[in-house]
Amino acid sequence: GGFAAALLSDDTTTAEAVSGALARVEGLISEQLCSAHALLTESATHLARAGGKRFRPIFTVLAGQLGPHPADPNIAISAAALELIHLASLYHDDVMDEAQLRRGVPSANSLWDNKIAILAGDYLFAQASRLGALLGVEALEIIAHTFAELVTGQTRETAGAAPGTDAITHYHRVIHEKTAVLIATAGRFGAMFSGAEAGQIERMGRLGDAVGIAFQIADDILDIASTAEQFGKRPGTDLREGVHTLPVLYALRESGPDADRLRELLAHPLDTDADLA
Ligand code: GRG
Repeated sequence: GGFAAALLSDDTTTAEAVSGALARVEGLISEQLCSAHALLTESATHLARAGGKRFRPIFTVLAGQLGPHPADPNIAISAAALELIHLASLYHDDVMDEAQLRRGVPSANSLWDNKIAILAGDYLFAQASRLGALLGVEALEIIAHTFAELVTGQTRETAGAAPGTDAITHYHRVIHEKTAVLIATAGRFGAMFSGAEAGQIERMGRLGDAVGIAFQIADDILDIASTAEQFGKRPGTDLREGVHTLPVLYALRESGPDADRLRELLAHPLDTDADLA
């Protein structure tokens, strides 16, 4: 991947080890996409084949360079399991948002329907669990916990801030759970399976959490300020769903007496596709 290569550009030995591990991750993902039914295989394969940055596996494999055993096969297995969990969440997210576009291609729910998209997501999670089981019960427990956090964050976002909870505090809690925990686990797994020390594992977890939070804030800015071509999905989802992300929360906080007027405008976001047609 371009991303990992860029980080490692002046260290060819490590760069080759990383690209080798990422190729193994792709092989493991492909194996897990097969099923006993052609439609399930096709729908589960759809988004995996459409690309995506593979940020979580890249982070796992990079963290896997830290310890004395960077070639441990569990690094690639855990990386593949985490990408499958991420993929599963994208299928269900698109159903929840009625999204038409993902990774620059039609979403599964628009290509087939919600039923098929939900089933594909369920299948990908099952296959991630199967890879997780190869890693042992401790890692499987971490994977289950990570996935539970992701679902909790999505629920917290859907339910909205509890009364008395500051909106910016709520936002940070949501993005930690729905995005950063998975990237933190990616860092921890890489370090752990390469035999890194406890302190290094802990630090890769903290780094992953920080990177994940930054990553989600960047994604939320792109949802407001990008095009479908740049974003791979249709921007504006958060505004249409009434979800106030960090840039909007800052704008509301800084708009003083105009905050109510701004809130009113945000409640009726301009649908550029429809309204400018
Ligand atoms: C699968 C049972 C089940 C539940 C899932 C819908 C849901 C519960 C969670 C949604 C969590 C979610 C979609 C968080 C956003 C994470 C995020 C930043 C996605 C975009 O990630 P990128 O930019 O995408 O890494 P690519 O396509 O590059 O992989």
